Amino acid sequence: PAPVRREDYRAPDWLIPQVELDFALDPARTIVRARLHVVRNGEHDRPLRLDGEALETLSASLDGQPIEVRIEAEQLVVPIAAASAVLETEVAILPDQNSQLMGLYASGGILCTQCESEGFRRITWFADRPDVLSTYRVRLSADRARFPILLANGNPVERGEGEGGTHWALWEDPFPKPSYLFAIVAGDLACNADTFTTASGRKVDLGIWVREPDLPKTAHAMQALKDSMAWDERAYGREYDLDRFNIVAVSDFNFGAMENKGLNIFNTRYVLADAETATDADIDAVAAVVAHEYFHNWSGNRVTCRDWFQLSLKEGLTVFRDQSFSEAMGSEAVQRIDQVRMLRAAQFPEDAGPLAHPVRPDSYLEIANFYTATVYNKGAEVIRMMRTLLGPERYRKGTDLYFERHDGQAVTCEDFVRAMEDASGIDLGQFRFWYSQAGTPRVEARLVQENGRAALHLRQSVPATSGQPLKQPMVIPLKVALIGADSGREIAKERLVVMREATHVEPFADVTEPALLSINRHFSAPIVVTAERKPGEIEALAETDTDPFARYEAGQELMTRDLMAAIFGQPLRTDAVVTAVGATLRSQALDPAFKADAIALPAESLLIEHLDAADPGKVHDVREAMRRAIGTELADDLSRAHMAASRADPASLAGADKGLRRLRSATLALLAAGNAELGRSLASRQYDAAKTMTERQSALMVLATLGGGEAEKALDDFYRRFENDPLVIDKWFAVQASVPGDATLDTVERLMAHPAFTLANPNRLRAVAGSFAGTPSAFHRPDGRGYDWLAEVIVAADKLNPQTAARFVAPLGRWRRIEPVRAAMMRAALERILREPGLSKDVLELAGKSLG
Ligand code: BAL
Ligand code: ZN
Repeated sequence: PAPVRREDYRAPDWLIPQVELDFALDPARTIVRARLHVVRNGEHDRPLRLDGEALETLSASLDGQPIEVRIEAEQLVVPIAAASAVLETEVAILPDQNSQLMGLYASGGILCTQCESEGFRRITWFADRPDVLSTYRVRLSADRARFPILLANGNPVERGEGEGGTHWALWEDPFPKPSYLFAIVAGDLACNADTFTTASGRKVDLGIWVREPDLPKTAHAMQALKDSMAWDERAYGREYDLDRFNIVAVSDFNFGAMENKGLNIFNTRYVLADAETATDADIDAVAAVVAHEYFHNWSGNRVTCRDWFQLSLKEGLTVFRDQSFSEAMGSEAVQRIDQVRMLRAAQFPEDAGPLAHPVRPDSYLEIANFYTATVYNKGAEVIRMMRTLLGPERYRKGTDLYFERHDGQAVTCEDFVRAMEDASGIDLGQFRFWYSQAGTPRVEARLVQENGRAALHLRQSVPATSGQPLKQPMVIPLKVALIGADSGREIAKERLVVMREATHVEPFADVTEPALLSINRHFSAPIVVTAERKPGEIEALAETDTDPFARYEAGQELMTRDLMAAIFGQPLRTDAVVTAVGATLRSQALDPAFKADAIALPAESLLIEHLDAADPGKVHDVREAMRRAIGTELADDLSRAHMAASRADPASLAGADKGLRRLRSATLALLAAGNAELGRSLASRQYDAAKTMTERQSALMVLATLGGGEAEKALDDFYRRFENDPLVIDKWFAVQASVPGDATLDTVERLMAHPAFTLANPNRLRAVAGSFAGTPSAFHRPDGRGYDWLAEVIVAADKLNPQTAARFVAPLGRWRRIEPVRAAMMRAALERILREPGLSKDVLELAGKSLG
């Protein structure tokens, strides 16, 4: 297949301002009648071309006259002489057989849709591209007993009874939208109903629709929705615009959730949560995803993307908005640490590997492959940097102008940047390289101090990436402060250093005390900084840095330094790390959530990213040795913190209680690393007494890692206790598939044969394959069987659901960082995938590029 290229964009030949759809819903065979009001766009004589996939076309007519159905390359071609016309089509689709979960499909007896990016063409013939905006009037009819609830975008207009036990509902969405935001739902659903009054006094009906028994688990999502609506009014001046906002939760879903206009459809994972069945992290994720989808109503729906290369226009901005919301609702520093950890775990490897692409990609084979950490998370960092460069007031003026100028339009990343420039008067010319250049910039930093002054010498480089051998210098906003080595105070207050050239020297006057360099505070730029450090400097920063994020970073840098030295063959030094972790644990000033983050070692996957020929087994052993040293030497401090953290009120989701639980999990894991017997007994007790899933799951993970009778007992208990709760059973699978070590592959093969396992459900597949491939010491078995297993899973899953299958290719593509023997086996696994006949475009593109 030929790639789609950004530079080939052409405005649509035909617009479709108005759409009427009629669905005769039946899971076995649904009939869709469409009436499209089409209007020629500009002067040309080209025919109307509509996209369609897996449609059985029953009839077509133009202005009431039947026409011949001419299909070329999955497009319906309709020559039209007039400037406008009404095209009617009738198609049949088969929801029950739709395992791709794109278009209209069935999930646990509910009929629902997923259209982003190109799913609408699996429902009816349409110009399935985001720059064709239409108002929709949608009639749904279905068997009343099986599908008592019928929902669509917008506002309900009318409903009634039909023949033979059917009923119908008519919905209208007054806001023009692209087809990817279309949604319908039919099912036997119960509603958590509430209301929200907007700043201008309009009352909005809110509904969260789930299966009846799940209703009690929707309270967090509802609260998050109301908090998000209020926050978007305060922070961005954005009000909700329809009379009703519905969320529906389904069990089978490729994404986390989808922002369809007025009818968000969610993976149950991001709606259903209570303390007994969801961890604090799960509950926070529910709030973040509810906020994210709600925020899309403006950043995505009211102002949408011109083409899919502009995906970060809505996703980067909306991730930044949901991150800011989470920062406002919880601890800013801890949120930022989580964001950066996620960026480093998912985006940095992407940017450093064969799948590297700019935030605004230049070409694709399958757009579904570009819902990436680069487009989402690096895209959010790009927005955050603009806010840093402009300052909060000018940034807000910029977003106000953007929303006002482009309301109702399909626009580009360039339009967003221009609105920021026009509102602020600040030139962002060079800044645009953040959209076009792939690869994580690197900055080397050296502080030179003499005669009461200091100078910070900076040098930047952007690594070559596929198709981009040479790079221009970037605009890099670095927040910098100098901390007095003796006083521990900021001897040069935090300032913003904006690097624009390949090198930069930043002077500091009146620096008399020996200074410690605190750089990239708050992670002001998504880059890798390597600072030249004097002996003892990083240890001192880990204790004294005045920015909590930078303090955390110093701790991680210290741990990484000593781990890497041992990975390269020196004896493992643990004294500095043990001292720093001990000081953190004993600190009266630090809050428990921060402590939990600060005492955790960098992930094995991150350490592997620092290497050119990693032996993942060695990385694991060295890291375990460091954890063992911490667990042994700080047993008393850890035990005290573990015990003290049991004070957390199980019924409370206040930051303080969540922080205590986080620390309880982190200290338990380290205690177990130091002493397996102690770990078993503490974890068993914690498991048995657990009142929350946070405590229960962390205890189960420790037990499963240690193995033995206690682990089996707890795993059995966990399964029986939650047998009827699929989201918790996902945890049962994930915990077992994440146990470090060679033996996990056998466990995973057993799990695949378990009656509760299915390749068809993305959450279940992710729980097993995603967890296993994300556990380096399990995945990278020396015999390469982990790779073979993953390749087989990808091939099997691809036959059902290409989009989800393709998500598991990336771990095999990381072979460049791995030692040659394993790397060859990883490549062989990719080659085997590519030899498979009938491979989807999704897997073909990623497996092909991964070998490249
Ligand atoms: N638009 C796809 C799901 C999301 O990012 O919200
Ligand atoms: Zn999104």
